[in-house]
Amino acid sequence: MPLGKFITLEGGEGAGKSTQAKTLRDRIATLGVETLLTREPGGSPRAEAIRAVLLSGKAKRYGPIGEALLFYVARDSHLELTIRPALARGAWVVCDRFHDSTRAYQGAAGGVPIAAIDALERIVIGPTRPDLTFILDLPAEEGLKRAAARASADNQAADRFEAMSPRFHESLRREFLEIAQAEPWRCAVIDATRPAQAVADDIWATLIQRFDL
Ligand code: Z5A
Repeated sequence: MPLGKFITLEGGEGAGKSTQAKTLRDRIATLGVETLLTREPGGSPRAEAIRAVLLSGKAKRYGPIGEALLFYVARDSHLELTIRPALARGAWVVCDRFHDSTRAYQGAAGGVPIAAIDALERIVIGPTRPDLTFILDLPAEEGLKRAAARASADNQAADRFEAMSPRFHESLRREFLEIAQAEPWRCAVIDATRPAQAVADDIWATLIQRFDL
């Protein structure tokens, strides 16, 4: 299939993924290629409906495996309706979170056996793997502070995952770094403690270098 590029951004709460995903999409557009900015959970009508259930905490009662399955039902729809058609058109897809988040949140931090997650990846994702993944790294405490400041400015309560313990969030950080270490050809760790502009410049320089542009 003619392929565009599939780029994902990963990391803990408040790491700046959404901010950087938008900037990256805008910069890619200057190359004159079609771009698509999307997110997980979500990115298709069915996946967005599942997102609402997952983030409300209503799916917590199904346990970690039940939640992981729901993330994968959403991902299946997102891949089928949004990501694969865009890649087939030659678009560059920028996705705010993808499968590494399931590995970190439901797997390493949530206790779902990695063999179960591997099986779901094979069945649902198959060959549609990211070409490049930016892991935005910063101490969990700093990310939670940023997320809390934003929530208080927007007058919003913490969602299902934001409300987890600081220990849970630190274990996420370790897992994302381990994923990057295990797949250095796909992943680039970005120091997300710096101002947004410096982070964006680092992401762009890394993309240029990795894609040999
Ligand atoms: N989840 C899961 O468990 N399993 C899965 O498979 C998937 C997801 C796919 C989705 O929530 C939740 O689903 C997520 C994991 C779980 N956990 N939670 N919660 P979401 O999409 O609502 O939220 P998020 O993905 O965690 O992102 P976030 O908390 O919105 O943060 P962010 O996108 O990384 O950051 P941001 O929105 O760009 O920035 C946060 C604030 O910091 C904001 O006020 C910015 O203006 C500010 N900011 C951004 N960059 C900087 C810098 N560089 N310096 C200072 N301040 C900054």
